[in-house]
Amino acid sequence: MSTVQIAFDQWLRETVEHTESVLDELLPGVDEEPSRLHEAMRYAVLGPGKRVRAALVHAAGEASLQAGSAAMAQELALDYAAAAVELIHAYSLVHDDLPCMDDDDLRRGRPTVHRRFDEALAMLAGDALQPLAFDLLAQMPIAPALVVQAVQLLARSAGSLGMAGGQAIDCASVGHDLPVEELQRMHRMKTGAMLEASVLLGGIVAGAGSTAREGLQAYAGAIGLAFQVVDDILDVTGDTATLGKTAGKDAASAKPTYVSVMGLEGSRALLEALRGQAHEALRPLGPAACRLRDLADFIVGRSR
Ligand code: GRG
Repeated sequence: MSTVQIAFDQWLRETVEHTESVLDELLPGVDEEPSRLHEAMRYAVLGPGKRVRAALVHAAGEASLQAGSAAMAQELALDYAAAAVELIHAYSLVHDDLPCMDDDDLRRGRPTVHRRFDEALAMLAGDALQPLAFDLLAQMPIAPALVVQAVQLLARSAGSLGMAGGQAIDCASVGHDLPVEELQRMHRMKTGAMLEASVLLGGIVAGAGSTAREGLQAYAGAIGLAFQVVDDILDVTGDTATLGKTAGKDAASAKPTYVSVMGLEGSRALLEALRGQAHEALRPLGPAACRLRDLADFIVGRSR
């Protein structure tokens, strides 16, 4: 992506378009067998998502790139890393929507993958998107030691101590009251881990030093949680058409959420505190972190 200073809205629009064309190119084509599986994988990934995770990879890369470094190779590596997190994210949404989990009909304003295809194909599409993500990381044209760090980070963030573990806690918590600390732990794992991984992957690919990595880590923790708080608020205040997924699902399924635990006002106050923490964490990175700062505001202010 261009490093010329353009307005955030335009930068985000261009980053989303760029990410979608990279994903389109890297996903297997429907002319290749098994074509129905490839069709389901493309349907799952190429729907109108916000691409927040890809944007975080690029913004963290921009914030961490060293002057005079091998920018071309790093930009290609950032493309692969951004595509990898979007593939893992897409797989998680496909599996989350299955009847054995959230049993949802609508995602990104369209029928869910198991509704559009069938359950077996939805499971397999999710299964196939995961290894493809790691294949892309393995192809990043950066130092092999950094590739290993990136692979390990994504694996751990998606695994039983990250997203999949958080989802397991979430599934087990339906109908139970959770203390706020437990709710926080679940969300840090289920939603926060992949958002954190996106930020840290950008830093790894761009060769961030220890001070920058510490700042990125603190920033990522705050926005990871903020993202979920907004999600819980929107589930109550949003409508299905704008969200592109079923509104009011959490209350209907008796899931503990920030809103159910601390109320709307308490959730909004927490959100503002997290935005402040995110901005503060970026201080050591200076003006190069402006996209990350704007992304924190975007995440807090989003309406879908
Ligand atoms: C199935 C292992 C496994 C995990 C599922 C991500 C997830 C874990 C479940 C999704 C349920 C959910 C709505 C979580 C809240 C936060 C979240 C991840 C919302 C969806 O992400 P967005 O808003 O989606 O970035 P788009 O469509 O814009 O990419």
